[in-house]
Amino acid sequence: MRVHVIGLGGAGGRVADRLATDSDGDRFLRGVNAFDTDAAALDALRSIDEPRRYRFGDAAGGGGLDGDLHAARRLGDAHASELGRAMDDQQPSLAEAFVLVVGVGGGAGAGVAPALAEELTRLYDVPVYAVGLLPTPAESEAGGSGRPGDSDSPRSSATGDGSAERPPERPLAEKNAARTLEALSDRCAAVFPFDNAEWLRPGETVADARDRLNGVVAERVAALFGAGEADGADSTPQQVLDASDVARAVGDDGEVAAVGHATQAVEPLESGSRFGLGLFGSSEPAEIDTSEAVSAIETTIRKATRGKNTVEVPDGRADRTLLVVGGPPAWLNREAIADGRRWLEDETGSGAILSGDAPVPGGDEVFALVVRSGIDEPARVREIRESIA
Ligand SMILES: Nc1nc2c(ncn2[C@@H]2O[C@H](COP(=O)(O)OP(=O)(O)OP(=O)(O)O)[C@@H](O)[C@H]2O)c(=O)[nH]1
Ligand SMILES: [Mg+2]
Repeated sequence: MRVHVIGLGGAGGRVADRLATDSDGDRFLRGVNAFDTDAAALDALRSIDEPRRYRFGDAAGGGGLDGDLHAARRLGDAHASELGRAMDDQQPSLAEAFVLVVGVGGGAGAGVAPALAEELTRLYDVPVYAVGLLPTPAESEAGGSGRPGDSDSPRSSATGDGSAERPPERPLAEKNAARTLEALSDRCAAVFPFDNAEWLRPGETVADARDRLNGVVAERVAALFGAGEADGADSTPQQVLDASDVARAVGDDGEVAAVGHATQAVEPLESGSRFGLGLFGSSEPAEIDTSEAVSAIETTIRKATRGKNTVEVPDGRADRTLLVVGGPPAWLNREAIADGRRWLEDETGSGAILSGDAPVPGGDEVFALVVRSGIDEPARVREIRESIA
């Protein structure tokens, strides 16, 4: 499907920029913008060029809002239609969905996201999805980079160590996140949280790890929205995944959805022999060992499901599940994909699994993408919600 991605605030801008770098020229990425009050943050972007960046809110004096969500909400209300217009040169009306990316614990991005979602919904008849980067517990705790609940850390056990008294980096991150998730779920078709803390290694902070984290977010956004948009004629999927499949899977009620993804490297086939699996006719010589293809597909589907998702899926359960399997066409073994679907039905308890495939001629990996919606509330999302209860 064709999406227009808008990065809001520092984090959102960096993720959108990473997506623009990694998916440069891919058809699914119809448009991309970065909006922030902070001129320096916009200047630091690499791939989103000047016309696609936009600094709004002169009242902020060209800086960030330092977590002031109230000020940011006011700016959002005042500038939403201006931001809508700032996208106009990229033909937003051709997009089949908008994707807002935002660090929900911050100020500028979090404050403006709900108003922009509302504005886009008013202007266009397509879903607005939100990718919400969740703050880590450590950000709003004294000591800043300390790991949550890590009572052995020298920082929390040290007495008289000045760093123990270091004020939290973003004291309001959790409360901002609670308010922003609530507002986004009221105004967006679906919310895809990305739980930063889940993806950190011990001792790491978001600032240390942000390039790696943003690579993961960008990869999953591309896998989800790029699945039905292969380039060449010979890569037309047998089961096309389109915008309405994604919409059916994630709903339009602002529910939380989780994205799992896994890849496995495979031997690329010479072009011209891509129907060599032997499944399509006995006269074709088998070029790829069927059991190897079956195993690659089974493994990636399991890893995408049980491996780390963008946010925890309690018990793996979901009302609705979307499965996309992609890779070099000869590796996309139909029976293995059908088996994987049945396994996923058991695993998630979803009544029906929506699915599609994404042939990548000449590709060197098989991938599986699993999107679950209608899930029980992830623990981190509950924690955030209860911070303002
Ligand atoms: N994944 C990821 N998360 C980030 C990154 N930078 C910040 N975050 C998270 O996003 C939250 C918001 O940070 P920013 O995006 O910098 O905030 P902002 O929207 O610019 O808001 P202000 O600077 O306060 O006006 C932080 O609390 C972090 O949890 C990043 O590069 N990647
Ligand atoms: Mg900022």
